[in-house]
Amino acid sequence: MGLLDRFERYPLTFGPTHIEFLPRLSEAVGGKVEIYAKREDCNSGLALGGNKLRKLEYIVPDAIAAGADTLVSIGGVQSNHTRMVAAVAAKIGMKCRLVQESWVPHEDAVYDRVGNILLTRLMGADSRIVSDGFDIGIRRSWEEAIQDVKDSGGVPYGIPAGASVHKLGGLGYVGFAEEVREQEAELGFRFDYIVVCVVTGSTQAGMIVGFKADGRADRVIGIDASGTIEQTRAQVTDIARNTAKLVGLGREITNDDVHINPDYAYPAYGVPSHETNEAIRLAARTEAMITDPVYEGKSMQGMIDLIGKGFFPDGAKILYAHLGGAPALNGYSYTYRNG
Ligand code: 5PA
Repeated sequence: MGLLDRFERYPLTFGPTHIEFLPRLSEAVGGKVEIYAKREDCNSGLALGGNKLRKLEYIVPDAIAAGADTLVSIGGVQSNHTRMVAAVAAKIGMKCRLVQESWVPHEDAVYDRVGNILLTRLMGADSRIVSDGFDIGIRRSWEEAIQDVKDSGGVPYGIPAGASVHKLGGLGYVGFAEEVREQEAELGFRFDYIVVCVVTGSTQAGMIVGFKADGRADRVIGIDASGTIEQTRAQVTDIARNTAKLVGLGREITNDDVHINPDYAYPAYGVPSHETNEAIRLAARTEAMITDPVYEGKSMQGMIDLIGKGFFPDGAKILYAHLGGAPALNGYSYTYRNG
């Protein structure tokens, strides 16, 4: 019996994601641990895929049941999440209204024309840029967009930032943990740690619930990329507790279950440090694994730095959850003009 059996799921992904051993990266960081990646970035044919689809698979049935005709969501200008909501709306034949906030103090000539926002526009979403800054919480501009759709006779279905503060938002990554357990049975070993980037929280929160079931919740190492660690930690904890109740886990999520490292989000959300860029280059040059300056580059940097500091015991098997996000690289063309 799986924890998610009684929840309806609308398939948007190809199925279980591939787990890949990364021998050259493992060697390049000292050869004392084994790094594997679970390729959530290659999970679907919908607009380049990524972590949001696992979450949306459990949200779409609710939107359809509600009789909605428009999905309404929010993110930054280069949001992967809003790209995925636009993709899902196109795929299921709904309209899509998006608020794209100015989350990132980053300047690049084509930032608001390429990558995620280009794909979002291509899929027909009504995407509107506003000047509000970064915040992972419930936003007035999003509530206004929902009202807008109602006022013009539509039936909106609101999906908050990252599909996180939504009653069903944590379910998808409970499924990730169950899938890892099945893959471990085939591989013949268990992972000692799971490394995951965290911002709006439901990815790590779902993993915490899923891995709590086999006593590994605190082995999920969240690497913060929000730069607003207290708000992120509180949001992860809340979502994990609500999701645990929703799936009937039968165990309380404690503060010790929520491990988030704040050390790699500098200098700001969406702005890569020199060390982030070096981590992005290393993964690209050893494994052709492409990570981005906003999310996965920071969790890659965190994992590499923690390995260097001896945080993981020798011989540890580390599973890096690659959550997607590569399209945003196009918005940083100047940063990477020489590689
Ligand atoms: C995002 C989020 P959570 O928001 O579930 O914590 O996931 C963090 C994360 N990796 C990690 C990638 C590639 C992501 O896109 N992206 C947000 C977006 O608007 O794209 C929700 C912030």
